Amino acid sequence: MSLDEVRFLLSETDPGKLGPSDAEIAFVGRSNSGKSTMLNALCRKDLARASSTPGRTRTINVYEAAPRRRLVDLPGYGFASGPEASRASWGPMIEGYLSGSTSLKAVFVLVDADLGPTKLDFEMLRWLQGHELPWRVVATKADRVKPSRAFVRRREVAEACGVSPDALAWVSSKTGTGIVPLRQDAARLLGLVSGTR
Ligand SMILES: Nc1nc2c(ncn2[C@@H]2O[C@H](COP(=O)(O)OP(=O)(O)OP(=O)(O)O)[C@@H](O)[C@H]2O)c(=O)[nH]1
Ligand SMILES: [Mg+2]
Repeated sequence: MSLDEVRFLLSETDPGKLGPSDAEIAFVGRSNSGKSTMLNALCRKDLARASSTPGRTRTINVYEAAPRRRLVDLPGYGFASGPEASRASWGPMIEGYLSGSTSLKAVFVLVDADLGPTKLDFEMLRWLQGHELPWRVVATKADRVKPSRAFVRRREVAEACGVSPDALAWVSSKTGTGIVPLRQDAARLLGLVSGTR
């Protein structure tokens, strides 16, 4: 079993209605940071809808790699337009999901490699730590960082997030940089493989 078999399962706004699961990985981060695109890159399929317009993902979207083993794409934070009512409901929806899930194996926090972490990213990291949830920072859009700057930039982003450069995943969904190891990690976290793929 691997991430090649992932399929769409359901979309929900009520975290209480997601049903039982044994293992899941959630994708969080600023709106437009590339969560949906990364899910597609990891699964090698166009499953999640991505868009250059921030605020594309508006519901909790659940994808299943095997029965009760899930990848969860969430709406981004920091998106400053859109209907007031739906914006106001996103925070509680995301927090309700993250604090209510009993099978989270990892929360991938996507941070733009070029821009670095923002205030909202720090808040999210603090919140995850406060809730003792397992998290991992994934630097996205690494293709936007010049190769000559990549080594230093990776160290800077890691330091800003309070992790070691080795612990920081350095990924581009566009060029495929870093996707293979992250896919292996995700499959292992979901209990899909022994780690040889
Ligand atoms: N250059 C580059 N662009 C990327 C990469 N990943 C995503 N993008 C672009 O970034 C934009 C946002 O991508 P999405 O995957 O929709 O971002 P999201 O985090 O799901 O956004 P919301 O659903 O609004 O929270 C799209 O135009 C993508 O094509 C990447 O690795 N490199
Ligand atoms: Mg999205």
